[in-house]
Amino acid sequence: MTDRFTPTPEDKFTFGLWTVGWRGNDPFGDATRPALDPVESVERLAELGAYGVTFHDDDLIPFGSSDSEREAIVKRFRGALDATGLKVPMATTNLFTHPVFKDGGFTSNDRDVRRFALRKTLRNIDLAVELGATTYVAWGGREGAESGAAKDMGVALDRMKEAFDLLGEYVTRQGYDLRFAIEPKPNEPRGDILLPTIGHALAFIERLERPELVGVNPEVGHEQMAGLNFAHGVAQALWAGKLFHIDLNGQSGIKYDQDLRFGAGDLRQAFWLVDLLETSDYDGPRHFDFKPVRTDGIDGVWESAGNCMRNYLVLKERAAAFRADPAVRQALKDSRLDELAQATAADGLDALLADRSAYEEFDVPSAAGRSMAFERLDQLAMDHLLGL
Ligand code: XLS
Ligand code: MN
Ligand code: MN
Repeated sequence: MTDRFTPTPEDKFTFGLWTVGWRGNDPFGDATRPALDPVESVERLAELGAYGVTFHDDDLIPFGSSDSEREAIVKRFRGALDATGLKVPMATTNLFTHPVFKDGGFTSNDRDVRRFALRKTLRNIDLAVELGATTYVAWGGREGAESGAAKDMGVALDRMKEAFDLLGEYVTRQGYDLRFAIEPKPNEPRGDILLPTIGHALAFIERLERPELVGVNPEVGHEQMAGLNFAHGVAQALWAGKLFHIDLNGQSGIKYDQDLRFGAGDLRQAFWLVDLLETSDYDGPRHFDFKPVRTDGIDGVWESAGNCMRNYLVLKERAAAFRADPAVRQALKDSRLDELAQATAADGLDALLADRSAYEEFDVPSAAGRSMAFERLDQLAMDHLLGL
């Protein structure tokens, strides 16, 4: 079916090889689907209208492959990219699957594991750049702890900083056009993970040697697992100039990382997110990091990949209609959004202190009595979201 919600590469939709390639294995059950050849994923995603693919080193090149195996795999993969025109705007490192990373990569208590993790990352950075990536994601799923004394958090943050400073030094020395995007997550697989939210990551980045090289890659479900408002977190990342990449998916409340297809789970948060992204200056990939439900066969895999993109485009149309609606424009005025955009004291502190109308003569009861008229505004959003 081709309609106005059919994606094209201009929409910049990208998928991780590990998303469509997820075989359905979870902590309680084995895989329900056969392994997918990355080349097939590239071909199918291109047919569906995606812009690009992303990967962890081990998604493409199985851990422990020899140099010649690696070379052959990369050659074949590059052939598929050339044939389809699919891009690789981002890549990342798997520092969580192999048992060697059971206590983390960059912050494992074992120094030799930390050195191995850095070398594994640097090696994949070379490949990422070769394939054209300009963003390198770092999700530290094993960087954390289940118990108090097992990890000295301040010292672990020192080691985390050391890792990002070394990575920044490397790409600068190599002259690579590559920036890093830290992906926060509160828990799973570790009991508690370091840099658990967008806010923690933003504060951490400012302590680095080259903060300009590092931003965030927030994921819908990860912030919602912490009970946070995702669109608000993304808004703060944008405000800080740090939204380098984004992982789109769906989540229903505070529970395990559901990785539902985009649009499933909290639909209203998805609407506000698309509204925010589409009215911002973010022009990076719309990257889906979801898991096709394990109940389905390969048919469900490609269907859900298509549905991620479709749902985004539907919400994009709905959000644009909301913003263009004259009734919404009026409601925004009635709710005084234009007033929020004015500086509070553009004339400075002295003028504020001298202004009797600001305090001594301020009519508090009358100000307290003004309706903000948010209900009308929100129902208009609801009507647009529901397509009324
Ligand atoms: C896991 C993360 C992971 C990162 C990439 O929860 O979402 O898939 O996006 O390592
Ligand atoms: Mn997730
Ligand atoms: Mn992710």
